Amino acid sequence: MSTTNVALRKWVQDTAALTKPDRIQWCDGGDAEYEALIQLMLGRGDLIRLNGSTYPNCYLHRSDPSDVARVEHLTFVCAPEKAEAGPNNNWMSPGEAHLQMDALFDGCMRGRTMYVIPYCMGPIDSPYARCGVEISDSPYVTVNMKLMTRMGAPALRRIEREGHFARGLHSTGELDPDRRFIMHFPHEMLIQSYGSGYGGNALLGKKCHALRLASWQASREGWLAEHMLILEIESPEGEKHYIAAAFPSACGKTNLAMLIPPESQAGWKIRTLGDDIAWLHLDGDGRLRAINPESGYFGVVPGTNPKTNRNAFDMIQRDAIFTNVALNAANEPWWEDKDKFEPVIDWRGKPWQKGNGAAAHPNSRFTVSARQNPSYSPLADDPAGVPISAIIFGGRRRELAPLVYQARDWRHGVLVGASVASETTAAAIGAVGVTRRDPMAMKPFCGINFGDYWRHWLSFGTRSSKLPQIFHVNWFRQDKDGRFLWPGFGENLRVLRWIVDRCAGRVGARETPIGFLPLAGDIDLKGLQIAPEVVNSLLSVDHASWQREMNDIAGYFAEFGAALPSELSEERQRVERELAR
Ligand code: GTP
Ligand code: SPV
Ligand code: MN
Repeated sequence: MSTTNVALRKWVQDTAALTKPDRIQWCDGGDAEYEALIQLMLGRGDLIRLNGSTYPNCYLHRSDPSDVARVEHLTFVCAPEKAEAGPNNNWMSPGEAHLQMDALFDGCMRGRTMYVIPYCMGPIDSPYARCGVEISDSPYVTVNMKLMTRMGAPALRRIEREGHFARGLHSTGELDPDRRFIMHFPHEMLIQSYGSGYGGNALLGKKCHALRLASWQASREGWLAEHMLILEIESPEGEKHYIAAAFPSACGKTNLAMLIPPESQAGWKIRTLGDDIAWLHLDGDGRLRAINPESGYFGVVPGTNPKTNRNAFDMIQRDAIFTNVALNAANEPWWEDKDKFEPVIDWRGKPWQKGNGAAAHPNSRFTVSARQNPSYSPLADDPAGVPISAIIFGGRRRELAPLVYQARDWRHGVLVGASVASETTAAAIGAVGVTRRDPMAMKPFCGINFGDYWRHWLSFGTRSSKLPQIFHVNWFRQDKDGRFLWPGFGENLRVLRWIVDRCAGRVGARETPIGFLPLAGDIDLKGLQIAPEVVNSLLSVDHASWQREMNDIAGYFAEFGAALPSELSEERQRVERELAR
């Protein structure tokens, strides 16, 4: 197999001349190809076959212990001007970055196979979809791309028809943390990733293409590329709404997207369109429509059980790849909060005993096709996407942020999104539990200066009068002893219902300086064991604390200097004035 696209043929030739692989394999995305790669990895010990009767066609991959999460400090945006990348990104000049990367890639595929992986982000016949080609020396990357994207021959045909594609070059190199870089060249629609085989560092269609390069493209072309789930909520009467929600990494997107209504909420249905990324475009009627560029999930494993997320639990019982989980005595995958059984081998492959700490890595992940999700919505394949009624921002904050509030209007909503803060998680290398600003949950993924990105978000306010309502939620408030105040998971449906009622104009609200909060009784709490004073504190706005918060946001915004849109600082000042009243 090769291609009629001259640019692609030349890029593959040039890349092979640089990296010097033993052979080149063009991937067609077929099942036989997948099966052959699995066999190859089983033979090499890169995969371990899991219990074939309880977990058919499931495999465990152990990544290098130094290579278990995204590396934000080694991720760069290499635009010609530093100001284009902004204070929110590491920057290197394209010239310098190319020199460094060419030296790393020189001869790095000797003895290896170079896989050419054409893929399409989005339904293959969607005008909103975009294609890319990843060149990688990792069979693990290749099989993951098959599960997570529309990979292979149909994508290549679209590339040949359209003539353009994003380029992503990846090599696992030596897995040496000192020779590891994830470089983005937005002006060339090019990604170069060296020295990691893990998730967001190596599956280049996901965060590198569909968020960092796409956010750059989207800001030029008038659309949005966001770190958002997409779900459908249907009422017992059959009223349907589509909601997009942005929470930082490991803060609940997969779980919310697959929510199972609790028994007390009979008749409600949630269907999943996406769990991590949304591309949003205004349609001819001025409605914001969303597609999920992915077709599979790379989800957090720990904490997944029939009570928290039965859909996810069920969908990973077959045809799934597990990365960095533990094993039990029956050669089944095991992770914290899975079941009462005990692990015997930890994620590193070492014997596990009580007192050894976590057996599965806290950022261990499953890879699975979205079609295995019991709550999968076939609208995920609709080329036109779905019209969004509400956008939800959220973070992991033990204090301050209420369970839910609604922005007054689009401009205030952009402030709410730009002000998101959240505790860091194991999804990235570095300290866990440190509260940091993570605007729109895009801190690690925005390929442009946040100042320009916020200006772009604000511009939608003048382009349409049918924009979604904007909300903020926080499932993670804790008491003094570190216990969660809100039960979360399926019970979050109660909050989604209030959001939908607000979108439909069915319920009033209490106006506060930070936005609209639910009136007593408007969030259905029937069947929930929760004390009234807990509900009160979840839905209260402490003015003094919020004044400190607004002050902190002012300090954060100041980092962006002249790039900060004046509307955003005016909006922040308005909230500050109202808090002081
Ligand atoms: P990425 O894939 O990293 O972008 O993460 P995500 O946003 O999809 O996060 P995910 O849904 O996988 O959740 C990560 C962690 O948050 C898991 O340990 C969950 O158990 C926990 N979590 C999710 N929803 C809730 C909730 O409503 N309440 C509480 N307390 N924990 C939750
Ligand atoms: C995240 O960290 O937000 C993820 C996992 O979704 S990764 O693909 O590694 O970026
Ligand atoms: Mn994510």
